[in-house]
Amino acid sequence: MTSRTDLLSALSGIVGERYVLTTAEDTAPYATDWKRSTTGVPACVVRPASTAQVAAIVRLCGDSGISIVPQGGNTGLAAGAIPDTTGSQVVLSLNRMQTIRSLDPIGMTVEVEAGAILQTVREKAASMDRMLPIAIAAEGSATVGGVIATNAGGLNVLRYGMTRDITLGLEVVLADGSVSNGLRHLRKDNAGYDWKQWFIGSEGTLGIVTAAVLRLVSVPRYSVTALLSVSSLEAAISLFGHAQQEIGEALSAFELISANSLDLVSRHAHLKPPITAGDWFILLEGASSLSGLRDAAEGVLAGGFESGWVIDGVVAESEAQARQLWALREHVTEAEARDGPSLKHDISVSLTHLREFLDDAEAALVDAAPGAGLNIFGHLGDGNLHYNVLFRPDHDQKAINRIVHDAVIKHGGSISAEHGLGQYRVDEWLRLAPESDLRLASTLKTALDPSGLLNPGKILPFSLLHTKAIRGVN
Ligand code: 2HG
Ligand code: ZN
Repeated sequence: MTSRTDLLSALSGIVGERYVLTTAEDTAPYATDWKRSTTGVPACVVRPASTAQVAAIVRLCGDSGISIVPQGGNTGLAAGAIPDTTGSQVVLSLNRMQTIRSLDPIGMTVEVEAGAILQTVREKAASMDRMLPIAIAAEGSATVGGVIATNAGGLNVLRYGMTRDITLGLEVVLADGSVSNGLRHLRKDNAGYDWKQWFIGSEGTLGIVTAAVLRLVSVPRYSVTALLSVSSLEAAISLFGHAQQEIGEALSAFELISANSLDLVSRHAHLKPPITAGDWFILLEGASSLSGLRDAAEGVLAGGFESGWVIDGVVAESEAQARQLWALREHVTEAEARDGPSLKHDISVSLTHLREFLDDAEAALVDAAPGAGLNIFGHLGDGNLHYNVLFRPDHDQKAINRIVHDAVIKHGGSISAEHGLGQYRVDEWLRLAPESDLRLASTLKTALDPSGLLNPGKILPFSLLHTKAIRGVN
């Protein structure tokens, strides 16, 4: 095993001494997640400037048996890019690799390095009258590589799909230090396995994404935003069906916000909804190159009133008012963090079973964690809720996670809809995933990272791979 001094000097030889961070002060921003709930101790942080440097680092670490934790903008909510506390893992930050290599407005693609900030790429696309359809609240810090590694979702999945659906090609550094170049700018490509999909959402455990080709769309010329309060979750779900009918494929967001969530936003961000409250609010958005959206949104409102689903509602009169309505939704995460500790559950359940899931989870939580608060909001149109529990110090956090996730699985859902497993959900995934899922994951991990040096402890803890510990999987 290489000494720390040898490691640091070899890394400096690859990237230059100033791009190997070693002091606690310099490495601190890379060692803690956004919520500051998980802090690791990296051996060092290395900041390569090119794919060739990433490959050289991976080869060096591979030869020395040192594990690597790849990191993008460090905006993840599951601690997937945070090292463990052993002081032995190298954090490999992609944040110097920010080049937008090409933007093709005719082929509607952008080729970009992994460390590029999402917002910068979106702005570049907008300057050429094109849109990169990945919309997440953290776009000002999140990187393209991080978004791909977590298969991020966000606010417009309803219309454009997950990051997986928007990624056309990848360049990946594999665990042996070789580079797989799949930077193809094609909509259709059935020549062999679609291997890029193995890496999207793999949280850096199978390879390190260094560049990507993403799909662009035309910028919608018209948009409409409306906020509605509804009488029940059933009313919200019925309203969704109605909105799909009225607004059709132009429906780009259908977000659910609980009255509790808006109470947090009002207390911590001093923003209030301009309409009478119900138990739930819906923020909907339509976007299209064709006109007539406003009439369609007013039709949704009128139909909602007629059916008794809607208590009150407003259709934004201006771009500024639309932004104010969106601000209510966008401040929920921050307001929750200011309020105190919370346990995040990023779940998805079919809309058909969502009511039963909520009833089961709440009934069990009342018994197990009396007095816990709930902050429920999310992407109702995708069946994806952020079911966040504001627990008290005397509550058993593990028991809370089990209750929520057991209810999710009972109703056929997923315990990670869009945030990934990270460190937070590995145990729960190992507990709940079908054995065949674990077997396939194990096969892939063993084939692509046989020494288990890429982001160990995330998704599939390598120490468990060759044991019977994962319920009999070899
Ligand atoms: C969102 O939808 C993000 O705003 C964050 O996915 C969710 O804070 C959360 O739990
Ligand atoms: Zn979300």
